Amino acid sequence: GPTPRTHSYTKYNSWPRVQSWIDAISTSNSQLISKQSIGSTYEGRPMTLLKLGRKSSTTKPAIFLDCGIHAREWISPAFCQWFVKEALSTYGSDSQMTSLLDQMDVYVLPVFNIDGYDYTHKSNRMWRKTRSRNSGTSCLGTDPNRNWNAGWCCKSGPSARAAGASKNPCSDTYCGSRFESEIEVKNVADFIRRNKSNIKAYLTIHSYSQLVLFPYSYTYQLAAHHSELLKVAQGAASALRSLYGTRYTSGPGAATIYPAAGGSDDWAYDLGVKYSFTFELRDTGRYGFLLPESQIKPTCMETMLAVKYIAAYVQKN
Ligand code: ING
Ligand code: ZN
Repeated sequence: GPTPRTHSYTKYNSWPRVQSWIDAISTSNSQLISKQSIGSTYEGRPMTLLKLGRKSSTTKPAIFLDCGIHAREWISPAFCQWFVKEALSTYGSDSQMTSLLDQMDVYVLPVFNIDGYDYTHKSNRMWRKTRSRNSGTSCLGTDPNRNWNAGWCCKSGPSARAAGASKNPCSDTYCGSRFESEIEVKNVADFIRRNKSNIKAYLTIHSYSQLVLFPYSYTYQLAAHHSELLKVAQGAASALRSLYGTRYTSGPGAATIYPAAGGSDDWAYDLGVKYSFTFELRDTGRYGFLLPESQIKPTCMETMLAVKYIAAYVQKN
């Protein structure tokens, strides 16, 4: 069906509205979009993955895009919704989008950490983690970007503190009781493992800081494909900048933002997904996570150029 009347691409939509939108948009153009469940969240909400791409009898190479790993980074789910809308509305008129969706599939997970996202709308706007219980404490949640099997909670040096990850369940960067302890992380990791021979790129959208990051974050060592990834990240950043002059910095996570073990892009890269990038969208701190709704449209429009740049690169490589 059509987009629900309660839905706006230039507002921050609550989870119930995003869910209605997912159901409606996935039946809008069956030649170009389908949905599948990849499991449920801790609190039992369905995790629905959208698949964009012209129907094909053979398996196509694919790009995996997720938004909303962190609950309070509201611009991120807004971007995934924008991306889906733009993909559907420009297929057939924009030559790059048409060729992309003819040749590849794009899997979009509009909200990764649904329980946390819902909680930021109802109770605590600055919540970051999942909402799972931890034994021995009343502190809830694990950082879903510290919970992947990529140098998971590794200690660096003599301190008990892991590299940019915490063993304390009350911390905002708690790595969890084990890797993939979070059902949301397990569901996505299982999907990517099942489809790893087709998945050529992994893109994950966060905010804020205006960065295009790539592996590694769990170590200062350079990735085997460092120079190619740097070139692609810089190309994406200049495509983004061409629209409104917004400046992004590119580089490996550890050296560019901070060392952080257990992140999703490092995990995807070590699994064999070479083109693995983390975006940190607007701004650089004036509004931070509380980016005004007036910036949704310009942020999404410029980010589209960066994502399309990477997609085009992956398509030809
Ligand atoms: N930043 C990311 C975070 O999880 C990051 C930075 C990227 C860490 C890649 C690890 C791997 O802390 C935000 N804003 O969440
Ligand atoms: Zn984040």
